[in-house]
Amino acid sequence: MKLYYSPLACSLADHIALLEAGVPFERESVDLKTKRTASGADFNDLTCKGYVPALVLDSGEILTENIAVLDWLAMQYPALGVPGKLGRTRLLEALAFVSTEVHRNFKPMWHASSEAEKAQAKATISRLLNLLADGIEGDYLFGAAPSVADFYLFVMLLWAERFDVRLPAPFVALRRKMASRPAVQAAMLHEGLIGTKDRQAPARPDPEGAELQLTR
Ligand SMILES: N[C@@H](CCC(=O)N[C@@H](CS)C(=O)NCC(=O)O)C(=O)O
Repeated sequence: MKLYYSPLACSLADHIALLEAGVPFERESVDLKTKRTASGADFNDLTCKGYVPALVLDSGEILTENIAVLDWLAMQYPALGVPGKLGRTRLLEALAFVSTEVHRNFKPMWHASSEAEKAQAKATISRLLNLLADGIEGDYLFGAAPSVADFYLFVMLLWAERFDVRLPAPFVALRRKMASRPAVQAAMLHEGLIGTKDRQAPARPDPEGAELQLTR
């Protein structure tokens, strides 16, 4: 299995999921502006969609679309899913909300947009996160253990931190709790999002291929 990712992009959710699952996998970063992978390959040859995440299965088949990739991972590694009769449906419901509502509304923040558009986006994201937080069932969305939906949400919460989006209290706590997990730290370290005592985090990555250079 091989994950194509870009630092701090939504593919960080899949990166975390694979490390949480504890399975062997390969990973290669993609420059979203040039569409070149770290080894110099043309990412568009792998997927004409040109965006991450892309997960190449051992069969050679390629999965794209975060909802599908994260759902597939939760099906393979049930500890990353949600138990119960409606578990998978609730998981898909949360993944769809994070993807099609929250993630989508971050677009103006990453791209050259007017201040008014950004302010509007911030207010919308805050409202959406409040809606989601109203249904939280424990430390994580579905109780005491995180699912792939929490991993995707965590990426959105990192973006919220970067853009100063107001968060509901349960999500401030969720972000802190997620950030303390060894798999999350390992993924963030690998993506250069956090440093160690000996290694500084590099300049901030620009996951959406935006023209803006953002400061942490
Ligand atoms: N529909 C895709 C969108 C994924 C997406 O927006 N990926 C961003 C990074 S967070 C990306 O690769 N953007 C570069 C581009 O679209 O050229 C999904 O849900 O997985």
